[in-house]
Amino acid sequence: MRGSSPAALPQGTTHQEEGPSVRSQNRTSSQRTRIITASAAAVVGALALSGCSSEVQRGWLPGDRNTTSNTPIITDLWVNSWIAVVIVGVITWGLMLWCIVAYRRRKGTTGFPRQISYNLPIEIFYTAIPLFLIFTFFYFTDRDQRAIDNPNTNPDVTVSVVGKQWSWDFNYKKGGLVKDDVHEAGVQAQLTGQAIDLNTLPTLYLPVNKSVTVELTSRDVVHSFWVPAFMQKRDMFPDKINYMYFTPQKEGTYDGKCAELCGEYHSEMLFRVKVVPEAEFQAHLAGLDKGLLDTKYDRNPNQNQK
Ligand SMILES: [Cu+2]
Repeated sequence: MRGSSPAALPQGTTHQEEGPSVRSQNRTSSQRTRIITASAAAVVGALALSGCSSEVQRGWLPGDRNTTSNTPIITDLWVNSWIAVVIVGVITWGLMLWCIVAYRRRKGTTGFPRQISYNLPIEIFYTAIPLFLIFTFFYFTDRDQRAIDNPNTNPDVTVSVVGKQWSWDFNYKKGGLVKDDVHEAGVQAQLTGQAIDLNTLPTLYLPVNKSVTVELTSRDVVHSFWVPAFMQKRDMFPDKINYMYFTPQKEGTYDGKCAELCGEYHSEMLFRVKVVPEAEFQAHLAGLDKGLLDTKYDRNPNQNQK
């Protein structure tokens, strides 16, 4: 039968072309068992190792699993995707190794092995499986992205974060827990090779366990708001507002930086986020300058040309 595997041929077939491959089938059954056993042991070993440390369980992501309301979703998507691709990888590498070993050229073999092109079952297999994988990854990515970017229409705190060459302005907008419009105008860090005083960095204060909407925009070029521990990064464009919605769940001080090469001092565009109890948040707001920093400080090169 066209396309049938040599294994389907009766034992002791003496057809000249198929002889060597039939013999190789018989000879390698014990090797095959050994390879399958070794692959299974590798998978079990990897899974057992992954149970050892919380760092491995989080897929080496920064921060903690529960730093914000979004980080558990992001962690699960990341870790489960890796588990899926490692399983696919182990099966694929296992099959490749098995083919290399089981069907290697042996002493006394002459000519080519029987060629089987246009094997429809195999072609359907290697088209359907990758499509299935892609759609599965797409489904979970899309589901989690919708959950993360689901707008919060009634947040406890709304902060407009404005990127500028090369620092940050934080506008705390009146509403929810914020009694009045206040702002902090950040100043660029000065990196000289010496350790910098982190207290001079612009610092975004957020109350713990309160929902936050961050509005992201820029005064000049494209910047990107990135707090690695929050596992989210979003671009900031002039004349456009992007949003982040989350609830910080763990008190602490987190490093942030611009993640879009935005000019000569991009590396000095640093900031911090302090997640604090609500009373400390209110005390910080009370010490800030009144009002919001509006667009009059914008320096959009394209707009200036109009
Ligand atoms: Cu920047």
